[in-house]
Amino acid sequence: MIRLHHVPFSRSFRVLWLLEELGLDFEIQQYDIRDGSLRGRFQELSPAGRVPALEIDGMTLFESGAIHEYLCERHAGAGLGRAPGVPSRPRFLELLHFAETMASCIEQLNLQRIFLRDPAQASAVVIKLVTARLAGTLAGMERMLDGRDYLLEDGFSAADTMMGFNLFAAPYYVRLDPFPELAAYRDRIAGRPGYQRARARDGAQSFYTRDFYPLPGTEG
Ligand SMILES: N[C@@H](CCC(=O)N[C@@H](CS)C(=O)NCC(=O)O)C(=O)O
Repeated sequence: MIRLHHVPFSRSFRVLWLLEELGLDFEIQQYDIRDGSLRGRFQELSPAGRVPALEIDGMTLFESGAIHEYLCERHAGAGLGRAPGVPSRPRFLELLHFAETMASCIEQLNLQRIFLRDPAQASAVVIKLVTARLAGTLAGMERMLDGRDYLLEDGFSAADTMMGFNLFAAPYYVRLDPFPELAAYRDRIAGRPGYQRARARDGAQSFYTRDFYPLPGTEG
């Protein structure tokens, strides 16, 4: 039995998508990020009370990047990881971790713009700074694509399920118009049957109430 502990439209989507790309049978236990259900007993599965957590092979794993490496090794024949010795391995590892450099910017913006109980406590300076830093990571990803269909030159991989999810959350804060490679890449990954199966099981996100959050002082 494989069970994914999941919040719709959160980083646990990366694992949901990878499980679908691997064609595995699994259950989903869904949580609401705001109702306290990620605290208390759940922290026996994930110490900081974060998703994803994955029950598999008699244990529970947390951290989406670690889960990606484990699943890729467990299903090496599917070719979604890059084993030691494969030329694209260094770039594969880099991307698994770069995904969190980008996601940490999205997370800070979510905290400032969505989750603060009192929106007046948000800092315009922090929002502007972190939005610029998020744009910087997107510009870096745009350069890395460099005309390729997927992030690695040797084809689709779990680096795409790690990084790709970010491209569905980042546009709430940074428009993708200046990044044509990213926009085309996002459409390409969204067209994959594995992505579509994952999206069908994801559940509705409940935190973004607008399509785009402009910088403070530029709304109007
Ligand atoms: N580095 C972790 C981050 C996990 C994480 O922060 N997940 C968020 C959802 S995107 C979460 O569970 N947040 C709940 C909270 O902060 O209370 C990973 O990649 O798995």
